[in-house]
Amino acid sequence: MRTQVVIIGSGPSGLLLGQLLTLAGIDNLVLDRASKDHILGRVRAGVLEEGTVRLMDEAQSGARMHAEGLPHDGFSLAFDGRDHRIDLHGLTGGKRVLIYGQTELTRDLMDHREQSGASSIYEAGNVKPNDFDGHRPYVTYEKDGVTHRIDCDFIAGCDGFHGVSRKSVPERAIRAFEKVYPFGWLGILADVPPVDHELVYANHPRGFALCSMRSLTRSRYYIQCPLDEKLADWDDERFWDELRRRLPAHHAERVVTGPSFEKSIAPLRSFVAEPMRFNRLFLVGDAAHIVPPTGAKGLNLAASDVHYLFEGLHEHYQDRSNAGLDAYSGRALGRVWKAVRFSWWMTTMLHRFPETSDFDQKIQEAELDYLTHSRAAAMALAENYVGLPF
Ligand code: RFL
Ligand code: PHB
Repeated sequence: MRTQVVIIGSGPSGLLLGQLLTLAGIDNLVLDRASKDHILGRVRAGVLEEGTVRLMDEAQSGARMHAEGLPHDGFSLAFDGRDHRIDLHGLTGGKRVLIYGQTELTRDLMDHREQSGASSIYEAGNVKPNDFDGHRPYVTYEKDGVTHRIDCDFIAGCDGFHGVSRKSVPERAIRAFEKVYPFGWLGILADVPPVDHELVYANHPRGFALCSMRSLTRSRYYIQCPLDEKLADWDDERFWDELRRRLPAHHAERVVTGPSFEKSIAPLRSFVAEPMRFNRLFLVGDAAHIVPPTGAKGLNLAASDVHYLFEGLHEHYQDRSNAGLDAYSGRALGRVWKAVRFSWWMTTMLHRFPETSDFDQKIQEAELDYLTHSRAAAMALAENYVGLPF
């Protein structure tokens, strides 16, 4: 079998790239080792930048997102028992973010792919990119005991942090930059109304907490926890108590509790692999970089990578120019590192680190004080939070 672009991974980056390629008349195939249901069962990001929203529209998959997503003009930083609102809309000259779950975005892209007739293969075993350094790359995979081979022009590695694409690159050709944080996030989903109409990011002596949402009746809450924390030790009651303790009183009083239907612990990590192109193999999204979720950037970075790669592929097939493909890694990494910096900075400012000295603590307090009393500082935060342009 032959196609123009094999996309490894059916997460948001693979599906978004696939949809843009299909609409441009470029033949592509999506391969994923997981099942559709497994992918749609993962609860992850919730905040979309305007650039991501624009790309969903370009992919003609944005109708439900516009109907059901919640536009947010600001969020709160809570510390010292008080809220300090960051007016995203006012500080950025009219920009906002959209609250719409990654699960829903993925479902919309899967539905549109199915309608377009483009092929996807789920539960593909032992997927392997081959010969991407030469002119005739191909991808092999196993399904129902049979090994298949797909010849192609290019391979897009959209297979997340634990995928096979990055691991297929010889070690000497790739450089990794990594920072692991000494804590994780314990998150729950519950069908209860959110504590506030906007997100609340709380810095508290007991640790960070975040009040987010998926809709006006579904809340997503997170609390910072030690890395070795066991999920089994956290029944709902303990979670609600701890969340309330970390919020200012006026929010704590308004927490509506109820049974959670999802609970998980995610470690926090910053990671970047350079470069993001190896001749005919391109790394996209989490396959190339990971950010801690504090800045809500992971999914949005996947979208900007897709934008740059799609432009390059489109130019290649339409204009017979490789300029866009040659520029891909540099353009993507320029934006990636700024989001890595922003996510690291938000994480450092809002969490309690196990080995914080009195000096570090005072610096953190000064940072928050500066941010909430200087329009220039708040503008820099807002500019990054709504997303740098691409
Ligand atoms: P994904 O979504 O991980 O999709 C990769 C796909 O590749 C498949 N795959 C393979 N297929 C074939 N062969 C293999 N060997 C394969 N290995 C993997 C997987 O089954 C999967 O379907 O990567 P993508 O598309 O680049 O999208 C990136 C986003 O998912 C990610 O950046 C965000 O979800 C990160 N993230 C968050 N970002 C935010 O902006 N806000 C958040 O609140 C937030 N929370 C999270 C997160 C990521 C988490 N992870 C990775 C565990 C919470 C968690 C728990
Ligand atoms: C979420 O709703 O899951 C979410 C929102 C904002 C973040 C991280 C996660 O910074």
